[in-house]
Amino acid sequence: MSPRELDEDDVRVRPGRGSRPRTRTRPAHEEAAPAVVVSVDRGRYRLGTDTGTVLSAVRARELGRRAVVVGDRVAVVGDVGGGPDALGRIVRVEPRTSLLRRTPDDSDPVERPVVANAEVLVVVTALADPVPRPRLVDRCLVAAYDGGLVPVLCLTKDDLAPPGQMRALYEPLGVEVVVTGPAADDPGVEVLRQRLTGRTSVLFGQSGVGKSTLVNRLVPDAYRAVGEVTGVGKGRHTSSSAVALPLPGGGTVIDTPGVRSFGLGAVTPQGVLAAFPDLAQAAAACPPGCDHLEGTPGCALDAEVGAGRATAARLDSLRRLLLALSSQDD
Ligand SMILES: Nc1nc2c(ncn2[C@@H]2O[C@H](COP(=O)(O)OP(=O)(O)OP(=O)(O)O)[C@@H](O)[C@H]2O)c(=O)[nH]1
Ligand SMILES: [Mg+2]
Ligand SMILES: [Zn+2]
Repeated sequence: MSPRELDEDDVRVRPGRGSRPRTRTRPAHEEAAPAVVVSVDRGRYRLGTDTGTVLSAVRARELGRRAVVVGDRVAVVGDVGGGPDALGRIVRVEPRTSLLRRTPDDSDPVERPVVANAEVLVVVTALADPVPRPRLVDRCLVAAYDGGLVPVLCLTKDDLAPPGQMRALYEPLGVEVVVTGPAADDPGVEVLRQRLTGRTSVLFGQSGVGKSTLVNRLVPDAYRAVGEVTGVGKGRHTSSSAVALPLPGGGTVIDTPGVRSFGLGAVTPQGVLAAFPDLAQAAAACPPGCDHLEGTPGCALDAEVGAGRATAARLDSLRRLLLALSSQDD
């Protein structure tokens, strides 16, 4: 399934076919200006328009309960010209090319869209302080694959601990790993800058891992508040909402607040399998409802490895992610 097909809003509020006199609203909408949602704060949206102006907006009633999230491309009417008091109205949300979404926990099917239209998910994990949580990283990767984002793993604070173990865990998955440290001319930050320039990316991970610190280095005038890590890994200047910022060389980077868990209630094994094209085809021969986990009778993926058409390392990686999906977060 493509992320577009998975878009929760389609399911909920797609109007009945031909049931609405669409032409009546069309002229107003044709005057609507395109804009991107830069931040969201209690029903108020900050939008950046194509002409470089920034304005506040509210949602039009006709959007119903449709979620509007950072990264969404929208059409806005009203006082679009700018000025500090300008207030527009969002009348349309354009189809999304990707959607990072989570649920409050695994048993809860209510989706919370986090960020729309990002191409890259940078899963940020400190090598120490706070201690890395591979299970949380696995879950973020699952969400990336399911939502149509390319994951990059960024291991921060290399001055505190070496990256060997984490590298070994994630390189077999085919995930690009970038290691960063505190130095002003840190080569890892330059690699990250190269990967993110010209693209839309979102930094995601636990509180205190250094997401805002990275954003401040990538976007010199971002002024993102940076927190102090305390005993529980949550500082005073912890970020409280997602914000999209323009990269100096083109593209957009989105800083997000730290998370403690990542519910995958809306993700199916198929969503994960789709990220493994070398194994996805073989799964067609599995028994109905196969969970593809190790030891599942009749799982065709074992035979695929046995026949030399896929590697054991790839199958192990896939199974680790499927396990992250089928077991509770910790
Ligand atoms: N030792 C060390 N500390 C770092 C490094 N990068 C960031 N920090 C520190 O880590 C702490 C947390 O950094 P933030 O950038 O606020 O972390 P965050 O991921 O944005 O946290 P939330 O906004 O709470 O999600 C700050 O005290 C930073 O100075 C690094 O490479 N090495
Ligand atoms: Mg932050
Ligand atoms: Zn199977």
